[in-house]
Amino acid sequence: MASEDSYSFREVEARWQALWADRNAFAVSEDTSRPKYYVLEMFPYPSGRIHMGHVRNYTLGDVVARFRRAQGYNVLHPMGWDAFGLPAENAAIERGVHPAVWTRKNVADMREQFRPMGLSIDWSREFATCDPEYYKHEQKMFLDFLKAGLAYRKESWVNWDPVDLCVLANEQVVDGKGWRSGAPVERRRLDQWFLRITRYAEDLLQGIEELERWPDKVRLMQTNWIGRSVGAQFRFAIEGREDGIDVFTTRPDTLFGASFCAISANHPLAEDLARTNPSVREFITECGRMGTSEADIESAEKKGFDTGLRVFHPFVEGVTLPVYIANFVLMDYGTGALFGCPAHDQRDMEFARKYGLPVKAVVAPKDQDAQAFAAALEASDEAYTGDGVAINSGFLDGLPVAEAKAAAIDRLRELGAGDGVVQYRLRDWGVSRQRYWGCPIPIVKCDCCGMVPVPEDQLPVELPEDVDFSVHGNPLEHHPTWKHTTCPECGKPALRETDTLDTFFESSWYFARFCSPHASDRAFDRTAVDYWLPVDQYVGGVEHAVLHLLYSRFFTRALRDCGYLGVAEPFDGLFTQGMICHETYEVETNGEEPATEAATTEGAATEGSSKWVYPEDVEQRPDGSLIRRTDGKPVIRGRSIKMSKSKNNTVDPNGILESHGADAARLFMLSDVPPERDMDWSAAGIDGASRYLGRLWRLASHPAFDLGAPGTPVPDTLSPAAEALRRQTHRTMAGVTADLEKFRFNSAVARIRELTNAIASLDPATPDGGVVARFALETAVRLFAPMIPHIAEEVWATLGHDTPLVFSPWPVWDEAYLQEETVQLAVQVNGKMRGTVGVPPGSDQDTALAAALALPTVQAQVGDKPLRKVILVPDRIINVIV
Ligand code: ANZ
Ligand code: ZN
Repeated sequence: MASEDSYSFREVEARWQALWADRNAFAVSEDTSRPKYYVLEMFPYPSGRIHMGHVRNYTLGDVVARFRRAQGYNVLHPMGWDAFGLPAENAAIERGVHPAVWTRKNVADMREQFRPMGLSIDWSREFATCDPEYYKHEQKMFLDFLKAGLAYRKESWVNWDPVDLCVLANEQVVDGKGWRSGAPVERRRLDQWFLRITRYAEDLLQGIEELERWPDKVRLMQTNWIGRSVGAQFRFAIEGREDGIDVFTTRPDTLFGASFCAISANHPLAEDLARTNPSVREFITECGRMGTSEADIESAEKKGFDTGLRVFHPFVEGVTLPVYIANFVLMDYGTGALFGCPAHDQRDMEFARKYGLPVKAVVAPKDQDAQAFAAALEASDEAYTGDGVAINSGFLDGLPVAEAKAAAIDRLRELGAGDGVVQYRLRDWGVSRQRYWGCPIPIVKCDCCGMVPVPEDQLPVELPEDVDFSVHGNPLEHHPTWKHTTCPECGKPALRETDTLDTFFESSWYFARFCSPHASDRAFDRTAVDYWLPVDQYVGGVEHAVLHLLYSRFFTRALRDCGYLGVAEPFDGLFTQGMICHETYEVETNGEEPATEAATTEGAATEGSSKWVYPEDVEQRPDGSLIRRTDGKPVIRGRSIKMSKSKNNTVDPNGILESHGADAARLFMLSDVPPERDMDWSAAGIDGASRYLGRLWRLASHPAFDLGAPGTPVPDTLSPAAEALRRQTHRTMAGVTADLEKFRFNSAVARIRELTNAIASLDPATPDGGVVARFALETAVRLFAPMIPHIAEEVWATLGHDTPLVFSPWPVWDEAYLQEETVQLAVQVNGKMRGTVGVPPGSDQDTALAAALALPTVQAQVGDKPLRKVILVPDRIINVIV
């Protein structure tokens, strides 16, 4: 097949990659004489195989990096590995391979899998977060946070898997059971380490406003996650007791409609009552069987237990309310207690109807008859949560909701019962994990001295290598010697903390470490972080909209306050790319071969009797129907969904890089849809990209024109066809530059393809065609270089250039050529056609008239007669009356 003139991507791509590597093209250092630009893709987890999502992520980042470099920025574009985490431990359990060995092998494999993509990465900065050289700084940070009061220990409720003997994250609890063991999850209190992210709640919230180059959806998600609520906190006095119950409310204006008080099952008062009352104990235990996540609590049936206690209404003399323990009250929000106002809160309404509590309307819409509205509401099952004015509310009557809130708070303050407060939904970040494959927490537990920090000169506290994964629970806990040590303070025998840090800890500062990855005595070289931070463009998946991105914003502030660096925000610009989807394919198995799990899509076979088929095993017959390559069985085509191993609809990137090359893969990724949208991967799409590259190559290798020598100047005046191509070339430069700045990569590709189409369709007989075709083609590959760098270099070199594009500046256009070509205006004198003249489109009367009068044929008619009238039909005709 391969003919002389076909484009040999294998040889070309390898050659240019070797040249970039030999010339160290992407290694950078601080250079204050140039503006810096830091481009970063979210670093990968070393699972062992790259997937198409990686290819898209790193292609997008690479376009930005190469584009900014060409524009003259000093570009930092590093790569590393988010190397701690559970999959390595699972591999150890399932396959007996040590997590460190498994991880190192995967890193090596994935580095090789990325190599053929031709990414412009400074590999000298590579690290893995499981390197002791990395995590020793993390341990120091933890100790600094401890000193600053940003890390602390507290007892908290966790999901405990009684079989795997470990704490589960909320996401690991599926239908109340451990995701792996399937055992019913228990709620337990455990001592855990926390980071005080809540100290920065307000600052993190305010900071969102300045993140102008972040997607709105991510800013909104963070805003909601932080969840600022303005309201009041006040104390109910308990009848017959000395103590009280503090409650938080966002609706102090509804206090006159209160009909009960509810406390969390974990509230100290509930625990107190349980000591003497077995049915309270039983109810609390029942609540404990529910999941701990907000979603679990939200969806569970509302249940309450009447304690028999009553509290005094703060505003109404002699009125008391019953106190319930209720399963929907969270202990770690507000005060863990609330007052219920059924008329104006749906949850409270359901609770009131269930337990026969009063429903009293205290807010009515402005323009409605208050008493009629109240009567209807009190008879209904639906709360009114809208705006309005206070009714049936004593001193608040007639006030709009906002004013009633303020007045109620004023009164609570006067009574000494409470005050206005701001609450955040954001919780402190629990960082303790009962796992082996993570960063050890550098603490020693001493019976005499308590929690003692490991002295800095003893860092890192390294993970032991000889661990046994055959026993359940935390291998560090079971290790025969590792945890036994002496107290750094009193020298007596003591135990190491066996918890390791949440892996989000490592990913909260890696972007800063890339600035000085080899700094050894400190985490960062201050000059380097001051020069490079913040990251100018961060690229990654929207699934990290909250946790990783919020933790990193918190960490950066915490590190700033501990003197590590000088910025508050880590990522100046954020881009979140869409997912890669693919059609799904199934064959019916009729029990003849093992079915794949849950292969039950629309229109396909029922569960257990069909099997997902990989796209590479599907063949299309001439009539359009699909068969399985191996046995000719008919294949049912399903809809396109996110590539996933469970649906066998993945395409192996290395197969594609091997068969079509990096440029084709990159081009298809970039050209199909805007990068923020989901894209459909298809064989037709990648083939189309390859064919285009072949055509681009032939434009240079078999030109239809004599392209002349590099540097041949383009004459000022050109034939109309050549002039049109020149203008299009300048317009393309301006358009592509704007597109690349705004992540409109698909539009940039379309513009350059239009330009190369125009070159291909230029008539070879066009005077000056060769010199303009050279200019256009050179421009096309310079603009293409960030996207399809290998073929761009190859064409550029073929056109006679010695300096590789990677060291060449971005092309500059001439504004003068940006306007549309001229339009032809018909010129009449006294209503008679006298010729045509070219003018810029939309020319006004003065411009058009000047051009018309310059025509000799017009001059002959007009001479120096005075003009009586001029009639212009813009872009069409001008009539001069003399
Ligand atoms: C009385 C009231 C009347 C309320 C009304 C709402 C409507 P956000 O907006 O999320 O901050 N609440 C307070 N503490 C709670 C806890 N620990 N667990 C569950 N719910 C709690 O929600 C604040 C509202 O949620 C508070 O305002 C309180 O109910 C309830 F017509 O107080 B409200
Ligand atoms: Zn001690």
